[in-house]
Amino acid sequence: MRFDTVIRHGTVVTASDTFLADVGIKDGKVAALALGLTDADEIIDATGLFVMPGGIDSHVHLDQPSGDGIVMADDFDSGTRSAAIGGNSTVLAFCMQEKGQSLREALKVYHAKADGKCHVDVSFHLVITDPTAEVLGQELPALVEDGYTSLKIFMTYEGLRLRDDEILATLDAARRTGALVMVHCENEDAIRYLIGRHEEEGKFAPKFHATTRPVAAEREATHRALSLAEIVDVPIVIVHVSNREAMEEIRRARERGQKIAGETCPQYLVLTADDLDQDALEGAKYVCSPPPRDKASQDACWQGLEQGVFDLFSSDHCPFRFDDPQGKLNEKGKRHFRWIPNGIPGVATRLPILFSEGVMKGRLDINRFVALTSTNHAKLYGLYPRKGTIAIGADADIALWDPNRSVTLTNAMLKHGADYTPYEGLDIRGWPVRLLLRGKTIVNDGRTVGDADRRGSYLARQRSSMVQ
Ligand code: DUC
Ligand code: ZN
Ligand code: ZN
Repeated sequence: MRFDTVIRHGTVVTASDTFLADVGIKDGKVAALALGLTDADEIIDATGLFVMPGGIDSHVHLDQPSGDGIVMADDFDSGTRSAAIGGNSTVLAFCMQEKGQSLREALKVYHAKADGKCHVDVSFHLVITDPTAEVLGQELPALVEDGYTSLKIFMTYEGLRLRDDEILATLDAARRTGALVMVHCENEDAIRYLIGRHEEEGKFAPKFHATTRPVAAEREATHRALSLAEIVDVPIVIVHVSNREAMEEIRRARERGQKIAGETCPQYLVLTADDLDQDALEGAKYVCSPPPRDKASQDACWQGLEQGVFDLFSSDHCPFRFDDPQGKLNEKGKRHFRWIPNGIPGVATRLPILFSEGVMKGRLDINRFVALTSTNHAKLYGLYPRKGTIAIGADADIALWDPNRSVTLTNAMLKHGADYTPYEGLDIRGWPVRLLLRGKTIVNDGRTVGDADRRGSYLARQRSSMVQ
């Protein structure tokens, strides 16, 4: 067979195997894995490189309205460009339902934001904020059939949070339709109470974002979400887990026989609450929820990645500009932490941080890296085996990694819309030097190629592997 492209002399890495092979690509798919493939229009020399599935980041916020004049720093154009720079070929972003809005209307809005603008493939999780009988009983079943097979619910944020009866109704609809529910676990009432107490004590600096959202508020909500899922008898994903106590809740639920997936994120490995405690409002750069914790929590999250508490390593990319009246330092945010928008940029830095801090420092083997950053996302969110692996018939979404490339992170190289990265100056070993999306190179040596082409497509998805 003559191939469109052959990647030669690389080391192919999947979630299960590491082997020397050339990769033959035809019509955007992997068509051969063998030694000595030479007959192709384009030969890419991957000597000394790892040939891995492109990253799949299943937790990314793009172009979401935040109210109060706050504007998210990335739309689907800049956010997916940044994703590609960081070695990702697919992102799963959120489609946020406004109160009173139908899910179909919300999807229309988000498709208009995304369609034709994406540099990598994209799919949407629904965010359900208004779980009416019509939304759960009429809309959701049809949307799951149409390939919108996952949704997120919040236990925090007035206006977004669901109460327990609403959570139960949503979980029950998920059970009936085969949708997979992601849960943001923090106890809103406890957080409100603590914000009130901080206000009485005159505590308004960014660092108090962390002390009003303690581990106990996350642990309690995690326990409650897991218990409600047990009662309904449905699998769930606990997203952005920050600490050992929430991890223990996941472990215990699994011991009871529940099907649970766990997710953690880079901020819980390399940031701590001390990063919020800096002069001149600098700490606002690190405000996200749940907040980064302490060194012991970082160690716990590393263990969770190694030992399988976590199935997913995602960015929770939720970017706001720092020095901007529409961002972190809006007028109210300068005076009170509760008005600093929650979230940090990270779609481009997720993979390099885990590769450098995990694989290169000997904490994770490289197959587990692939599982945590690509394969498990594809399986859990219904994209496998089209995405998330290098196998005959799979999309040729391939990242070439140079384990010897040293990079010091700067904001400018990440090409996102935020004016900072929380990881400025971090030394990284190992970098995704080239990225192919369905067989076409879209990033080479840190630069986008054919940037105007915006080759990303929308992906309808199957049901989750956990739901079968
Ligand atoms: N939850 C997220 O998942 N992302 C950003 C903010 C938040 O609270
Ligand atoms: Zn969340
Ligand atoms: Zn998020």
